Amino acid sequence: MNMHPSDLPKAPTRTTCPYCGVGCGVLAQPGPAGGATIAGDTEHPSNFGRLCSKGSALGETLSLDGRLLHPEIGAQRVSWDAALDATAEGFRRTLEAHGPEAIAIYLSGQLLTEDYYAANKLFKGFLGSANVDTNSRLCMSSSVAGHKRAFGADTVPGTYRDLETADLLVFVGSNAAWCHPVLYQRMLAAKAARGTKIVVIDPRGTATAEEADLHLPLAGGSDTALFCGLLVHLADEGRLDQAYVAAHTQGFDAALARAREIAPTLAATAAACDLPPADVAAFFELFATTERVVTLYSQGVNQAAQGTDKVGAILNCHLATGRIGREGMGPFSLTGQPNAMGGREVGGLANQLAAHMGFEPASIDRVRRFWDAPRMAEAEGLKAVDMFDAVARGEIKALWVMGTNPAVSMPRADAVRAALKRLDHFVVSENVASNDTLGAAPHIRLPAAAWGEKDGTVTNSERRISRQRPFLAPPGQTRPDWWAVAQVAKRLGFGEAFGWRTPGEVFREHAALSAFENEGTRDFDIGALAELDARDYDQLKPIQWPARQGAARTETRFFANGGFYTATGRANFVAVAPITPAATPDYRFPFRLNTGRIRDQWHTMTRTGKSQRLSSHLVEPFVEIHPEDAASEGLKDGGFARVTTAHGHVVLRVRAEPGQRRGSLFAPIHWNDETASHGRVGALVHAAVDPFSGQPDAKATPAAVAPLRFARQGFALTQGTLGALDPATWWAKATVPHGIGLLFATDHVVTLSEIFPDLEPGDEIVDYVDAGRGVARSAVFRDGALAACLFVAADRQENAWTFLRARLGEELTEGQVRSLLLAGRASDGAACGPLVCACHGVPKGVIETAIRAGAPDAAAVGAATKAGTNCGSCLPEIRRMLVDARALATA
Ligand SMILES: Nc1nc2c(c(=O)[nH]1)N[C@H]1C(S)=C(S)[C@@H](COP(=O)(O)OP(=O)(O)OC[C@H]3O[C@@H](n4cnc5c(=O)[nH]c(N)nc54)[C@H](O)[C@@H]3O)O[C@H]1N2
Ligand SMILES: Nc1nc2c(c(=O)[nH]1)N[C@H]1C(S)=C(S)[C@@H](COP(=O)(O)OP(=O)(O)OC[C@H]3O[C@@H](n4cnc5c(=O)[nH]c(N)nc54)[C@H](O)[C@@H]3O)O[C@H]1N2
Ligand code: SF4
Ligand SMILES: [Mo]
Repeated sequence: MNMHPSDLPKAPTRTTCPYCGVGCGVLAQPGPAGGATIAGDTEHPSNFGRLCSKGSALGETLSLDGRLLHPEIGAQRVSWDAALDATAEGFRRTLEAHGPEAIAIYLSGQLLTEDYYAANKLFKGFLGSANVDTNSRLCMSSSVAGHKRAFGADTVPGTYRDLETADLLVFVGSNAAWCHPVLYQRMLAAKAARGTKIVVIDPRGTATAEEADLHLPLAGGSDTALFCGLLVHLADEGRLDQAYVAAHTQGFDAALARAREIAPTLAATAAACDLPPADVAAFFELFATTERVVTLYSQGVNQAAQGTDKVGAILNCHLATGRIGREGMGPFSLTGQPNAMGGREVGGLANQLAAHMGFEPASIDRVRRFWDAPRMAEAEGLKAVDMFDAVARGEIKALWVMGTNPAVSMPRADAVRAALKRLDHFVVSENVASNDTLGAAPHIRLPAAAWGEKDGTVTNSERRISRQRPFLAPPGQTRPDWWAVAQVAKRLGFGEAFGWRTPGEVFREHAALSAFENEGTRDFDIGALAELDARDYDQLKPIQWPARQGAARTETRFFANGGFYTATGRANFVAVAPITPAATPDYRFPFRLNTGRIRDQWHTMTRTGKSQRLSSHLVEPFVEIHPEDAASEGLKDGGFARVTTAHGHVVLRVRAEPGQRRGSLFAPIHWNDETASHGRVGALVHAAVDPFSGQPDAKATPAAVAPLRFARQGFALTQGTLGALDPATWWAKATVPHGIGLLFATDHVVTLSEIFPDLEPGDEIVDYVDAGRGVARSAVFRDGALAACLFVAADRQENAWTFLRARLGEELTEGQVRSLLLAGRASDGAACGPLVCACHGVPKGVIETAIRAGAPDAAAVGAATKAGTNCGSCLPEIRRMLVDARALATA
């Protein structure tokens, strides 16, 4: 924990990527001048050496600028002692005056298992409050609820190997090409080797859908009907595994009867999903006739007002065919965050207790005895949406936020941010010094150790526990989150129960609890790890659970032979709720706003936003809309739209996309007040929640769009700082090589001195102004090298941006400067367009040139340009360009 720079390891450190739930192994070698060299770990069973664009760029995200390095009370830097005393005192005061309902902690799937365990133990066992929830509520909770309802436990039955040995992969509401890229590449490799068929069920044409044999662009929200139709088809075609259903399940007849009500025929199913009947028939036939099927699902399933039923409808089809827990088959919930699974294991959700136990009296008593807990929470606490509503009403008065940015990521984010300001006692544990949640003025800021510094474990989508190991000294006063929790506990009088000295000690306790009075009654059992000594913990190799003490580890799948965790040991088929007719649409909000992710940014951009490579692919917040909808709403591709819902509005760049469904909008979730002026999409999202899981529906907020025009647009690039712009200006910031970039649109005049406050007298400024056309371009040279530039015109200047974003600090030739300033274009025309390959910095223009020169496939494009040859995340886009070029050639 207190690593000194001279103790830095000489050999690369084996650790785990801090982004998605694939859980790739990383080799990190700290550099002499800070940062680190990053490579994929060839020995890690998640990735066998591969990394995606985000993982590859980790070394670019480790700088200390923007880090929170010292504890603060108010805006004053204080000692840890003072900050911890004040944190503890605030919770003590609130508890005494208002009881355990008035306190809460809001956690994150990006915490390590050890952090999560400590926080959960303190609140649920020692402060008597189950108001412990996590951003996993917004992420995995419908899968958790769906698993528990069907299996009696939150179990992911399969393994990654199944994805490679399946003959049919069905992706439901998952854009794995962008969100689980390394796993997706593994599946594509298997497809190439064995001809695996891929079906993608997503209202949008995504990068994942581009590789599919069949894409079903169903109406948003209609997945339950689709899988009910499938169950009916399987029954009618005699495709059920009667023996499995009879031996290991219950409730089949009721579930089928309900499915028949919802989707009696193929035609009815197709109508409910607004899909061509022939495509639905093709999917049903593939599923019915392929034994080895894996159905992978993610946020298009979970983040829905009927998310738990969507999960149930999918699980029904696998249970009915007995395709579960066997090689190459099963339902597979793709987890989002690096430790989404670990959070579920410790009980980080308000409706779980710990170690996959709930709030049944026997479990409460068992955990009480294990913890020797003085004040156990006796009932479930408030789930995220309810928790922040209780904050808004003033009922929760003391809140600790750790490792998440709810002022951006919660639905109705503006209301959440306003609610945070009402708290009497508001503590935030963070890596960064500034984000939208910190903008709500917490009373106490605690500086947390970040990836590369922190030490512990995470669990990936296939239940595999891997170590995150430190390879950098914790900077400033940063400390691990579990330590801060333990210190607060000590100040509240619980020093003995929180006396851990290392994360390994926390882990052992967690492992022991999983095995405590378990005897096979609970799926989550890692008792075999309860006695690891410090060295074993340090050297722990990636290991899948279950890992029961004394049991031979032969099978890591669940349920091939039943053995469910329900009272009867049988799986429950679920009769999903009847589908109620949609409420009368609100004429003010005719569109459905779907939100999600882009390839190269991670959530609220606090880390990926620091990488120039990752900030090159999609640079601005945008909204995608079908071209015909764009035309009818008066929107222009490349123009601007104001998107409004009942909860807020944003202004986004318009991308007219034929892959969008009519009536649907898609906007990415990443931009926030730190990175854009009007791009906080979370402010628009309604808080409609699933009745079982409490997970909000982030994919279907009623919305309106309207065109917005600005007199001028442009960009600025600088090695120095950016000045403040008129508040009505639309802007987005992006990290570029050696500096920062700003794209903007405005009705005001933007001057050089306003945007670059640190110009120096000796700077050489080269200008071009064409007042008639509203064009003004300036380049600032310092000691002969480009120090800043400002380009303003009536519309966007993508070519000049792509060229110049990579030229700060360089000397430009006379010819380049002339061409850029006069014509607004780089003289090298190929440099144009957005960067497609982030790893090798290859812009669209270069790839198009290679295709025009005859490159027949992605491999040839790679050979000619290097594009797509590192992580492969951009291969879908390159293949699409090839298809488009072919379509043009034959047209
Ligand atoms: N690059 C990148 N990768 C990430 C993340 C990131 O921020 N950036 N975050 C990680 C996290 S925490 C998570 S949870 C995962 C999320 O990974 P995904 O779930 O794959 O990502 P999303 O983009 O949220 O949504 C997936 C798809 O659901 C579709 N969808 C919307 N409504 C419906 C519907 O009604 N039915 C169906 N079938 N589909 C629908 C959307 O169009 C979208 O394409 O990604 C992880 N990986
Ligand atoms: N509209 C809409 N909203 C969504 C979603 C959507 O699809 N649509 N997806 C939802 C989903 S699935 C998710 S997972 C959430 C993600 O939403 P958030 O969790 O709010 O997003 P992050 O940007 O990952 O926030 C993590 C924060 O924790 C900090 N941090 C990172 N590591 C540590 C650590 O070890 N310790 C501490 N103390 N701090 C740390 C980072 O600096 C950052 O500020 O968004 C949800 N919100
Ligand atoms: S797929 Fe990419 S983001 Fe996910 S764990 Fe692997 S390297 Fe990290
Ligand atoms: Mo997530």
